[in-house]
Amino acid sequence: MSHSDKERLKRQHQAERNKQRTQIFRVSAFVVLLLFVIFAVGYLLAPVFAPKASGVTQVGSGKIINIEAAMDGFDVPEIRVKAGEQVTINLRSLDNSMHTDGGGKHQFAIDELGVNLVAQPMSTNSTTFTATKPGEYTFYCDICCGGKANPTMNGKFVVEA
Ligand SMILES: [Cu+2]
Repeated sequence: MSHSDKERLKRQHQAERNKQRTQIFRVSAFVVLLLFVIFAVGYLLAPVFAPKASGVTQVGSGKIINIEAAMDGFDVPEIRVKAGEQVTINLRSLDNSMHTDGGGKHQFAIDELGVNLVAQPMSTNSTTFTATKPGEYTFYCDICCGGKANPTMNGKFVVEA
């Protein structure tokens, strides 16, 4: 093998290696970009598919309210929505059916808005409505612990104009 042959072989190897490196780089860049897109989309859609455990989440032009009720009351004391927007209440009862007072059921009712939702023991129940009339209302549970009169079993529901 002549000296120039060796040189040529060496250069060929080098070119091959460079090509492989470029390819690896391209694939890695693509994977990184793909991961980024997946995370970005996941981050943006997270409130739609997995709303916060508890609290008020704005989804488009509506609100999703996740609220938990137990013997010591509701975990969200005040809810604010805008008049005309769609409101979804997901009421979760944290109590089991062994409770003598109410059997583990809890309620989310607003008389003025015709809302009356009951969650079964250790379960979630949902309702969707549109709050049209601005005002300050009371939501309450009248099933357990002294019911409506118990200050821990009610909260403020504000419909802003
Ligand atoms: Cu209750």
